[in-house]
Amino acid sequence: MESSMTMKLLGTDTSPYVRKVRLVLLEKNLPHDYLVDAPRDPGSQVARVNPLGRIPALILDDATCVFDSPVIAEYADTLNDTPILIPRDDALARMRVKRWEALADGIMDSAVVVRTERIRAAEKQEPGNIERHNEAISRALAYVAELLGAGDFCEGAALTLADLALASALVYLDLRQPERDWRAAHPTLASWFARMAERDSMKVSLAGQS
Ligand SMILES: N[C@@H](CCC(=O)N[C@@H](CS)C(=O)NCC(=O)O)C(=O)O
Repeated sequence: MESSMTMKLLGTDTSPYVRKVRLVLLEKNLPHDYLVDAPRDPGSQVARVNPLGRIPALILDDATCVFDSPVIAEYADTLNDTPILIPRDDALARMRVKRWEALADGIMDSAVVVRTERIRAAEKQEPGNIERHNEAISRALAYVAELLGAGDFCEGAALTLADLALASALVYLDLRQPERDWRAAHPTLASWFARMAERDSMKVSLAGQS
């Protein structure tokens, strides 16, 4: 089924959840307008369309707002078959791709917590919270590196949502935790990421990021 809709995606260039969804739309060549809208900016329309006040928010032609990022990714994937990013017929393969997404989203969640702590005044930061979440990120990175091995793609022999989600998480780690040398710890993950970074979708999604 081809879609003729022009959807509107609200987001920012730094949000890893937004990047994941942008990569899905770009890889599937789905027509959409990407509108930079930071929820905390005065004048943001995010809270008007998504009661949670979060990005990404995808607005359809009939004004339906789709959130959050796994729901957007899954919906967008049904709009055409070029390519299919979430396996449809093989229940186990589908679960594995969604599990990769959960791992990537979990890395994003923990990195956002660490970032939120670190921008608080020093006396208000909770070092234990930062440590817990940084450890979760380290464990998750070791886990995905082991799972990926020397493979070209996270799941199966072609690109899936798993690759797009993981790449988005790693871009965010590079942005917020440049001191974390995950490439040295996980060289095969680094090689995979370098190949992902060559994709047009990644180049477009990175273009606006300072
Ligand atoms: N689980 C959500 C997380 C979305 C999220 O937390 N987005 C952040 C930006 S990275 C946000 O909009 N935060 C609200 C704010 O900045 O006020 C998803 O996957 O879409």
